[in-house]
Amino acid sequence: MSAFVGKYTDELIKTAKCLATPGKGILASDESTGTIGKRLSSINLENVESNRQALRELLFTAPGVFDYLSGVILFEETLYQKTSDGKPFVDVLIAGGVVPGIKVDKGTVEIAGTDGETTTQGLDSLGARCAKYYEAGARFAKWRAVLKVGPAGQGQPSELAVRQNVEGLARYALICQENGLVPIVEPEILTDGGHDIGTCAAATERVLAALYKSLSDHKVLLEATLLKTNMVTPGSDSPKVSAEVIAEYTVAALRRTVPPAVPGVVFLSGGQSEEEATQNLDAMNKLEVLKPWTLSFSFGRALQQSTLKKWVGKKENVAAAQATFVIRCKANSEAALGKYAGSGAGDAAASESLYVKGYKY
Ligand code: 5MM
Repeated sequence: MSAFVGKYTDELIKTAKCLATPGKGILASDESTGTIGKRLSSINLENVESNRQALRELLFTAPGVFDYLSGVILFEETLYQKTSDGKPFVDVLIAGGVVPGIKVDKGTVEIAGTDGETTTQGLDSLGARCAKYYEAGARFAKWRAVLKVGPAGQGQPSELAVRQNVEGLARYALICQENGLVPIVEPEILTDGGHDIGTCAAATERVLAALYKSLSDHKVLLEATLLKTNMVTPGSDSPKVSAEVIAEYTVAALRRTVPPAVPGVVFLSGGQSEEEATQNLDAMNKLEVLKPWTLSFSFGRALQQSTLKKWVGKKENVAAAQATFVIRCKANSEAALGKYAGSGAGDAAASESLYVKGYKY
């Protein structure tokens, strides 16, 4: 079975390799308008375009941050926004050697007849949207599918939810490749629940195995994709385990399911504190087993939380907030090489849990 070949193939492979550069990671700043509203309200700011623009400008113009980033995921509004002195954000990223990306899914809806399981929307007219985003400078895309581990014995994620979600991810991936965007495929298994780490590992392996079967069936060119997924951890209501245990389970799950043709795996932070997420990533990269892909970060909350708190929407705090953001990106860059020695742990906000029970985006 051969993979998809189209007019963008060489460029796609090059972009994917660039995104998977060792020691660099991806900033997930693609919060949709509703989600960014929650972040802004946590610092008493109104969810208006000027505040959304100001936050994104703070992130993208932080001095030195591009040393640690290979890509930035944008929401559609942000793709077309400019800095306060009139430079398109996309140009700022490209000038810094960072690949602009775009979230193309349209959120989740419940699958009727299931106990709250969901599938992701956005396939209608996706090709036309991808072509438009390519024109605007985007070179990769992201689509998030959400699965959950329910109470013991209830069989979640159900076969139906797994099938629906991996089919959607594969359809999305091929449409992106046809239009010149490297697809990041993101199946996220939520951390909610009282399950142990072995249960999370089993669910993660089942979902990833089904995902790569589906990508193969759809002839998606794996060399021009990245995987974004959850770390394997115990459920949020279970006792915590060490970073080393999380690393062993996570890397084992990936080794069993993710083909070496995939250049990079980037993790979401899923409610972990900034410092926890960094330490877990570092422990994975310290593991001495064969890892044929780069293992890095594509954090949203775990990159931005302490920065937001430093900023609180005030102009006079921008420089300090940017410095905090750069510390976090540098810490994760070191972790992506297995060389993190605690340089990001100084800020108290970095150790605060970001978990919210039943969190809805
Ligand atoms: C940054 O948030 C992303 C978009 O969320 P919504 O469109 O639902 O508002 C989200 O997909 C994010 O990229 C991933 O979940 C990873 O974020 P975390 O915060 O878990 O690292």
